[in-house]
Amino acid sequence: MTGTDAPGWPEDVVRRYRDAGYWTGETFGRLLSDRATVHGDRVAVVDGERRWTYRELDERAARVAAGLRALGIGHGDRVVVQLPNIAEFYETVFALFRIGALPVFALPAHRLAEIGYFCEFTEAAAYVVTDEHDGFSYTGLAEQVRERVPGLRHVVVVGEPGRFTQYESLLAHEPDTGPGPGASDLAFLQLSGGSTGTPKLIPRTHDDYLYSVRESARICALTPDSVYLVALPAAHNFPMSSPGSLGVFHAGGTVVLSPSPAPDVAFPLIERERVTITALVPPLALAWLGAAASTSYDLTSLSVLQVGGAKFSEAAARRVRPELGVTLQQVFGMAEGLVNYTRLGDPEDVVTTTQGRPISPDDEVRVVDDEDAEVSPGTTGHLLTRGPYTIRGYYRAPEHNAQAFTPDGFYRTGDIVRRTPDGYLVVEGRAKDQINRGGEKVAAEEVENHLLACADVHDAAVVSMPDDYLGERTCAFVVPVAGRTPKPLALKRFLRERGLAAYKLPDRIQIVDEFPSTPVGKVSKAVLRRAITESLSRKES
Ligand code: J2J
Repeated sequence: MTGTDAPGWPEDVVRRYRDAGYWTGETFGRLLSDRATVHGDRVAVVDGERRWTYRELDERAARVAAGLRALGIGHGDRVVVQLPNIAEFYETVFALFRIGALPVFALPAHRLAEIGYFCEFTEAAAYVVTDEHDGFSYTGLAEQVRERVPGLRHVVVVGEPGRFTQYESLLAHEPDTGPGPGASDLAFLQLSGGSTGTPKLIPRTHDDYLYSVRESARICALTPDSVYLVALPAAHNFPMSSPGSLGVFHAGGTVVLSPSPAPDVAFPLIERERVTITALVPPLALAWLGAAASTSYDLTSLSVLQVGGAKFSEAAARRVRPELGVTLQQVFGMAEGLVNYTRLGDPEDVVTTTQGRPISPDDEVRVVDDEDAEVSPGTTGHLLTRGPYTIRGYYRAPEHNAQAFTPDGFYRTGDIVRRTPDGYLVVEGRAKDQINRGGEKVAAEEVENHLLACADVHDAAVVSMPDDYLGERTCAFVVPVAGRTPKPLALKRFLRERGLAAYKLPDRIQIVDEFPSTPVGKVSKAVLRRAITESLSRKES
């Protein structure tokens, strides 16, 4: 099965999921080839002026697959993929799926701290980047990564390769016809939002992920006529699988890549390509609502707006239908597995006040108290889950897995929820030590560790503070080493120079003499959170 690197499902459970028809034995490589047979001339991907049909995407992916094999990359190898929203992203990912190598889905915002770690930790065989994007040189980053991770054999560059391997050269190969992976093999490693000092990687198999993609496409009523706008970063789990680009490929529809989620970029694309569905995080949904009021672009093709990644307020949710003229679908998902959707025909009250219900009748959901005892129906508690597309453990993390999963295999989501009598979930809060910055997740401990590496810092505690636009931002409390007086700006520069992604840099740094502690002597983050919240609201009034 998936081996010791990635704890899999027990044998009897595997059999149950197969017998139920959830795990069908299909792989993503075969899925694309099948669609190329059935929908060969339909447009699969639109990227600017480029329009690739299913036949073209499949053939190009097969050529890149052969090129990757020629570099010595094969079944089970890890390949860190860091590409913006460009068509080569899908070409690369399907090439890797085809040969059974595992994409590790980095985000364009990641820098040396993250990429170096992914390459090192997964012992990656290759790193795929674009030369430059948004004014940042990824080949420059690749140089630094190469220096830090000598075991990294190949850097493949879309665009000007410098001294690295030119991506285009892979396409010169004859299409690959070699053997592909099995459906119970790992398909890729996705990133966890995380709450620990080092990012955790999520191992997903073809069988389990394809089940969630197939059912998501059905729940979202995708057809070959669906046109999905990828406004969020293509590598994120939401726009990839809920139903995302993979759901659209499954349905034979068209994926339109937007270089940015901003209304002035996305709205013209919606008009030009007659986009029918897209996915946003709450702050972007608010920005779209604001811009839609006065736009001259024709958005009438859009019929479904999905919002997820962070809590969407009821007040904002209620504006979607009247102001955008579309059906809102709330999506509460996680890269570890479980995804909840409000259904397209649900009453407005359900759509605006809940975060949906699970995909599968076999998604097991438990809402428990601090002692893992089930709470009474309708009461708020910790969400635990297990099911046909929820992992049983992170990649190469046995110690963390012992805490993040119950002995009987339930994943501790770290989310605090309430379940309605109809089985819909309402997200009420979070127990994990994470900041949800408008859908972008920041693990407090990861940032604290970087701060602690500064010679001026004695101790650090990172907490969330409320924000009208993003929902939350990050505030770092810092106790300096005696006699030192670090400046917040200098600390931010220090973090940036360590190669931390910009979205993880604290929005605010407060220098304090000491931390408040809990009765057992731990730093009381609750008190810190209250302190910053009160100080912000005093400033406002
Ligand atoms: C409140 N919190 C939410 C929501 C996610 C679909 C949609 C989103 C993700 C995602 C995803 C939320 N309301 N509607 O992978 O396939 C918070 C929870 C959750 C964490 C997971 C998908 N939707 N969240 O956001 O792995 O705290 O996945 O546990 O990035 O985001 O984050 P991530």
